[in-house]
Amino acid sequence: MHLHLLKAVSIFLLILLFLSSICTMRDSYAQPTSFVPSVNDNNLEVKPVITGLDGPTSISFLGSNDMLMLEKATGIVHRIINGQLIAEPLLRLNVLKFEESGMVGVETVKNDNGRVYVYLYYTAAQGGDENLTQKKNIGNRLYRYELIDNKLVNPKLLLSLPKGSGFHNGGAIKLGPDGNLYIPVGDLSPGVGKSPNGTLAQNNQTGSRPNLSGGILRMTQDGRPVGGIIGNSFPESLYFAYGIRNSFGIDFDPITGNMWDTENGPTFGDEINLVRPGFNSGWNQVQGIWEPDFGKGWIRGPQFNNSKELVDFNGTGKYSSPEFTWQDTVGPTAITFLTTPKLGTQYENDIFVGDIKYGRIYHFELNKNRTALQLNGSLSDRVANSSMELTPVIFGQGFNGISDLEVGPDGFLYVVAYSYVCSPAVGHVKPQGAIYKITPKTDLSKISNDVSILVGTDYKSKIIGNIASNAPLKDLSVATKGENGRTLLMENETRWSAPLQLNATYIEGSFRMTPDKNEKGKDYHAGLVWQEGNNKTYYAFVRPGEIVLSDSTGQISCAILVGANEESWNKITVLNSGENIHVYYNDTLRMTVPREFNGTDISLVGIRSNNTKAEFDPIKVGQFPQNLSRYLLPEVALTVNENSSISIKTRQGS
Ligand SMILES: [Ca+2]
Ligand SMILES: [Ca+2]
Ligand SMILES: [Ca+2]
Ligand SMILES: [Ca+2]
Repeated sequence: MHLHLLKAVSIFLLILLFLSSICTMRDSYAQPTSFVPSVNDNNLEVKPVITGLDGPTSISFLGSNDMLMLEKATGIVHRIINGQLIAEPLLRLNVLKFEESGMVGVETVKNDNGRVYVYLYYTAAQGGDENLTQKKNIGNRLYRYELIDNKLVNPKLLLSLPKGSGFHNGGAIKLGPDGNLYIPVGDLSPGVGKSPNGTLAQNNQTGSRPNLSGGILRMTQDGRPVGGIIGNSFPESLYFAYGIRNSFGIDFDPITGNMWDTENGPTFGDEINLVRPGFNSGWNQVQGIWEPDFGKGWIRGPQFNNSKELVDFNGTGKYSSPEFTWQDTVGPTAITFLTTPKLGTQYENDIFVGDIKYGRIYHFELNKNRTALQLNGSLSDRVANSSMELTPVIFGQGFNGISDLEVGPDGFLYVVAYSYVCSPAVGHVKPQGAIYKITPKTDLSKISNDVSILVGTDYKSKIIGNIASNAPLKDLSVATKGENGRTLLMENETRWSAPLQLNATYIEGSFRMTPDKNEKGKDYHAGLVWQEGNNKTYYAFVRPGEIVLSDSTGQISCAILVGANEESWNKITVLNSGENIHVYYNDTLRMTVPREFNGTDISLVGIRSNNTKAEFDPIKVGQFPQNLSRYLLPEVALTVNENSSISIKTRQGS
């Protein structure tokens, strides 16, 4: 009971740490970071597929631009086609909403006979769970459904797990190259077995028989055992691997067929493992490369060096230490092999891993025979002992909690960001999950003041002009009261461009904010303002750490910018797509808000700088410092010609 309590406390502390990391990013892995999704490769960019989702945990592709998506707490299976939810959810189930529970895993299998099977793994709640309590928890279930006419029908129960604690459910189902299903299941701790001792599958020599927890299970597509590895009778017959504390991801090497997984440690020792048949990951005798010190509260004990303590199921189970260990936890979730060269041949068939805590994507090369990761320098010991050591393997960041990664049928990498929290201190808490895709960058056309390009069939290839080289690079003083020294500095890449749509105009400005000498620490902001033909005025403000979108009556949306500071270069972009307003920050989508459609061109763009608090009094056109708006965005004329080309003229250039 004592240990049970310690476990509960440590979980609570972990949750606190996770929540606080959302807001402050202060801990042992803290690095300059933000919730602006980005990748560390100048040839690639991150594009939103869909935003505003309610806790997306998992996706599975049905086809090109066509995927299923699970929402953790609503119990809903959505279908997303071309970046839009179809109107009717495919299914809604009674799920336990508590902590890690809910809709957690989905896999889609297209059968030879044309059937589409959808496998769902979730924590069931008897009669629904409105109060986020444990009482309704009846355990995890794996069902196979059939997809017919946008409905999930003919449910067939394949797995029924004992009731757990609401944590460590697993569920990241994957279809293996052998046509069988593989399902990681955590130890369900501390609700099952004599915590922390657990069953034989938790490496407790005196424990009870396994109960489907703490392993990676293997079954045929209709739920039958494939052939026992650690035992031939149920439930041992389903175990492909065991000794697993908590896993949110598995995938298969497209070249060798080997399985790899990610595992979460308690307060230390997150792992990436090569998972061979009968693999024993060692929990709860070892996590990472260390013994847990249960007496002191699940903290890191001495280095593990006695595999005799482990359960080996008569020699059929084999322990191996992780191929990679994070000493301090990041909460690794999805793992995927990038099976295509679409992001560049250097990434083809490499491993990508997401994490929930920092929203990072890690990239790992494999060694020549693909049995280990290719790690150099301070990582050659296969352990990230500090945040600095992680730098070479960080591929992307700013995704605000990654719950899933998938390679789409188009060969690009899709990233599911679980949630989004904006300025909780001032009450703008907005859970907002999103799906992004990582693609090669859109080609910029040649730099010119007059650009004319044919309209392609894909009107979303939107960059058609760039006046970077001709825009004067100048520091502009902003008229403010007194000797305050505030300046707005133009970035030499300031440019404007337009998507190939008549009614959409894309504006982009860059500036750097420097604080008032006299008013340091006071709230101030600078941003873009634009007005449309119906005199509706919108404002996008960047303040230190935050971007805010408002119309003339009030705030519409906000986004936090962790890591942004007064001295940093800030750039905001506004895309008026006709139906939505998208606000970008450093080239990346931050917000989408609905708007009433009004297909007129931009009539004014300018910079506004003000030291008012968070209030957005409308400004009239004439109140803008004319020199600023002229420099930032010269007057633009867009003309769609009869031959489907678009001509762009700027006053500056003509
Ligand atoms: Ca998935
Ligand atoms: Ca392990
Ligand atoms: Ca590579
Ligand atoms: Ca190291």
